[in-house]
Amino acid sequence: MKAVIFDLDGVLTDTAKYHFEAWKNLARSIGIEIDETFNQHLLGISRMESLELILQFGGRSDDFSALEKDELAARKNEAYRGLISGMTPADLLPGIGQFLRDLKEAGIKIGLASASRNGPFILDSLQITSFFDAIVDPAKLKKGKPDPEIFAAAAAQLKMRPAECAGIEDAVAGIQAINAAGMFSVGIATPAAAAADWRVASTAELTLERLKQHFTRKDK
Ligand code: B16
Ligand code: MG
Repeated sequence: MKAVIFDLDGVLTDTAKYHFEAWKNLARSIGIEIDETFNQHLLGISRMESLELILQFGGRSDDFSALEKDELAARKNEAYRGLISGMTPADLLPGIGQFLRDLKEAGIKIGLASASRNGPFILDSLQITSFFDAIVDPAKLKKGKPDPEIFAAAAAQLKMRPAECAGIEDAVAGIQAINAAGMFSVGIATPAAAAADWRVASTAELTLERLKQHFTRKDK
């Protein structure tokens, strides 16, 4: 194992609750009610795809022009930015700080494969930007998770082969993306983690020692 590629929301920090709150309020403003169960479908999915899923769920897919959809997505993002504006290193999920330090010390490369366009801002707020050797820009990708493109791009930026990498995810779409990329997949919390090669109940269980014990190459 030469590199570890992280998802952001739900792995490094719990921004999923803020995404949910912002989407719930936006959806309500156009007469659509979403709940926690529906929100599971939005994890790891891009902003625009999330909006499309919400409109579909509320039976309003054809009610808005492209411009209006852009405005709705921008409104959600503005609310979300407000909710994450006060984030600090204290918002790192349990064990993540130590895990990043151990990876760095062991010379293992670290990448970010987040669908979030707010990723760099959040890494800065958490004061962990300097740990990352590669940060994929999701705006440059053709396909979102579950397509493997984002994880393949992270491996390419790190100059690693997929089989040399482990990917860590909390979302179903993300774990499918890691598996399809030919990397060793680590899944956090159930039920999303069911398809992962190694499952942990919480980030507190993520240590370099344990990951090295479980890691297996998935050469084709
Ligand atoms: P933004 P991840 C994803 O991040 C979130 O899980 C998903 O809920 C969100 O819609 C997406 O980022 C886009 O985020 O609106 O900030 O660009 O889990 O891939 O780190
Ligand atoms: Mg996630």
